[in-house]
Amino acid sequence: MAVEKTFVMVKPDGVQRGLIGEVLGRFERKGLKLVAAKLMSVPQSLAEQHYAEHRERPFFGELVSFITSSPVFAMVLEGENAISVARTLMGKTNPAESAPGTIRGDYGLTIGMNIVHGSDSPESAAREIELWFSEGTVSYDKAVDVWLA
Ligand code: DAT
Ligand code: MG
Repeated sequence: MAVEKTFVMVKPDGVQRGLIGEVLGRFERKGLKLVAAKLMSVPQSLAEQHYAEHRERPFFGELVSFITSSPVFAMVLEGENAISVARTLMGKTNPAESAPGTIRGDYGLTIGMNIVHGSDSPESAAREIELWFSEGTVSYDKAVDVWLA
């Protein structure tokens, strides 16, 4: 078992639709610990760096303009296998194919507005946490930790 940190973000559609609490609540109830969070407008340069792996894709421009169109709620979550656990709770990239019970499966309709982002690997998590939270994260114990792992 490995304690990991992962970068998760409620995208502009999720913020506009009032789903920050719903999304964060799902991760909290799963047992992941919030160790950093902020509501913020995304500068163009940050958006381009965040989605750098998709730079050559035809939808890159749309991706950047969407993520900069309205504030996002950025966070870092910590826990055993946090990276893959968060991805499982999110569901498949395309909400039309995401299983009911997942965030995208329950709340999303189209791939362009799929509510939530989560790091897809330890390398991505490290890169994205440094990119979005260069100020660092918070380290603290919770009494419930002993009942989770
Ligand atoms: P994920 O967000 O599940 O990690 P990804 O990294 O492959 O998915 O893509 C990043 C985002 O880009 C995704 O959340 C929605 C958008 N996207 C992906 N594939 C797309 C496509 N074929 N057309 C339009 N947008 C797409
Ligand atoms: Mg991705």
